[in-house]
Amino acid sequence: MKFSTRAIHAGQDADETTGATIVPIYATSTYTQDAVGEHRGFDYSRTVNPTRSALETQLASLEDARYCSAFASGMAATSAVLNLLSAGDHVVVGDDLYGGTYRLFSKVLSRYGIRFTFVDMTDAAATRAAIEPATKLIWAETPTNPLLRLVDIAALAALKPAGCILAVDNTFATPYLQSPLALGADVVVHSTTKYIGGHSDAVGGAAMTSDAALAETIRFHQNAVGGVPGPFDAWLTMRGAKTLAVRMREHERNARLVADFLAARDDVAAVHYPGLAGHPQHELAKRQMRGFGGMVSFALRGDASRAFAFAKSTRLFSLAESLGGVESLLSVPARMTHGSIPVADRERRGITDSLVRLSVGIEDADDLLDDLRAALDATASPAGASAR
Ligand code: P1T
Repeated sequence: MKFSTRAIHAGQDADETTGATIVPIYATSTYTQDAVGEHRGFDYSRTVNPTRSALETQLASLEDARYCSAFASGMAATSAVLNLLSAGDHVVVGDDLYGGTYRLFSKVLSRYGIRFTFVDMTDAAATRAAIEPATKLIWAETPTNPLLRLVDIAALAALKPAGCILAVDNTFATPYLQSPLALGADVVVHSTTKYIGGHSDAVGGAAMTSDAALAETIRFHQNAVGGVPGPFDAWLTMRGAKTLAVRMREHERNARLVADFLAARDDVAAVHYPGLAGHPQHELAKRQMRGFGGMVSFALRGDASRAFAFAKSTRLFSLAESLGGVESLLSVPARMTHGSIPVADRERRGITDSLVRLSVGIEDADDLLDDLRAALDATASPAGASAR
């Protein structure tokens, strides 16, 4: 079955007890057992819950993975993958990534004796040089948050030493546009809070793999650590994911128009969107992805005050963290999602106070362009560094 069909049917057969066409929200923490140790496969909802199982089947199907474990957030999913490691292990990780992932790695897990080397993963030689005998995990986010750089997944898989796991955070691309497992990744992680859920109404995460041993260990930690989603959030995420394909087509259509519009403005210094011919990895994007997605970031000319004034001047784009919902959002990553990255590191990577990130929603494109145009014009400096 094709992607859109699986989104609506995988894991979503009619309910066995009632025939309910839509998977019910099994709001139960426990299950009555027939006799001591005798039950119908369900014993306690941290371990297993039918609504969550349905979501896991749906997401595994979309990612073309054999196994999926759902979590209470993207960070809980990331954390579960890192639970595969032990003290003394080393991780090579891309240096442009979600600030919360950076925080988890550098401020939490580093205290547990796991070492991290942050490297520019667009540079194959630097990435290869960062790998040590103790490297047990390569962690890549692609496209990256917030600079929309690409990491070559197949190339990473090729340089991965034996016994090392390649994990890809596929949140920005979604399984509709990118299949890391097919490109050689061992594990895929998602913040389902974003495009998969798609409506900014539930926080969640997922870790997927086709490797039975890895899946079993991740599931062991899912239960042992307990960062699981409740049945209502699992249900909301599943409902959102049914329309992933339709939404991604619209997100991308609008994002291309927004990127072209911004690229034509004199007051925009740089536009980061993998679909632009001038993007440094446009060719890789065409090869590795089935589309370019709905995220666009750009650097405004002028000082930070211009960017901050712009950020509060839009009417449709809400100034908010997060991304991937049907509604358009705008953020200034340096002061919001990426605030936990030290200033010097941020600025070296190009995450300045003038960098604005857009999650382009699926509203009418004309309205979105009007909104951006009005906010840019309203905040143009009197010196005239504004629109053509
Ligand atoms: O917020 P949570 O569901 O825990 O997901 C964390 C996460 C993981 N990976 C990527 C690529 C992400 O972008 C995120 C969360 N990002 C934001 C909240 C943001 O605004 O960028």
